[in-house]
Amino acid sequence: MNHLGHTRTRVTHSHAFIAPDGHVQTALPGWKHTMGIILISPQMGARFSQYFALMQKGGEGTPPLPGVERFIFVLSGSVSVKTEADTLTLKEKDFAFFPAQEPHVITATSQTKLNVYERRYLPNESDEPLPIVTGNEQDTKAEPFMGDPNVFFRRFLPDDPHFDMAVNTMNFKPGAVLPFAETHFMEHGMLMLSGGGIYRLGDDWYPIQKDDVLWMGPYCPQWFGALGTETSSYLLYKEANRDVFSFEKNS
Ligand code: UGY
Ligand code: MN
Repeated sequence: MNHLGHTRTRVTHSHAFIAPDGHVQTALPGWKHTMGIILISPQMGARFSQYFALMQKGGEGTPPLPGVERFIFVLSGSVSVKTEADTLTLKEKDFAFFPAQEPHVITATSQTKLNVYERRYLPNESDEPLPIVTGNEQDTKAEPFMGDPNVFFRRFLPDDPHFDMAVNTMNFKPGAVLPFAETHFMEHGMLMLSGGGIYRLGDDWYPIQKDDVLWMGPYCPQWFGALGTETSSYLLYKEANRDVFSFEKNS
């Protein structure tokens, strides 16, 4: 509770810093016994959405709108997911990607918090359908980021041009930094999973900690330096593998 109207949240045209102090829960269409917190959405200028699904035990989620693909990451709790071919069991730090039009029902087997990314799929010249992809954060290979052994990333989705998104974790030993302030046309949605530090977005520097969320719009200069004594880790969505002109009709 903050009686003086302070918030750490800041929303601009190029980026947003969404702190838990401003979260508002809302019903999620297509979900039962579940509340949503919409963190990033097209309303702020993003070409994707990021939200938390807060599921009661027995809560259920059905597919997003036609043409929209979905990536879920289990922050706490557990779900079982019924697909056409299989039943998947996902627990903390497990993830799953469901292509657009993929029938699936997510059922919480305990009280569960999911981080969800969704976007309208941008097909490329191939009309091959994308596969369902599942895995676990810890079982995914850690690779040094641009040769720095103190910054490593784990890639969750195949490095395959049919996918139009990448989702990774970026992990930083205390004191490690991104090697330079990046500026790129691809957007990011980010959730701080552990640790924290200073995030540069545009011309602003933000102290950031676990549970904070960032939207980095196209061309938003970005840089991170890790502080503290534990490894800092964030979940990161990024657009991938599409020509710049393919966005014109899909913004
Ligand atoms: O690869 C990336 O775009 C990534 N290093 N960006 C980021 O962490 N903000
Ligand atoms: Mn980046």
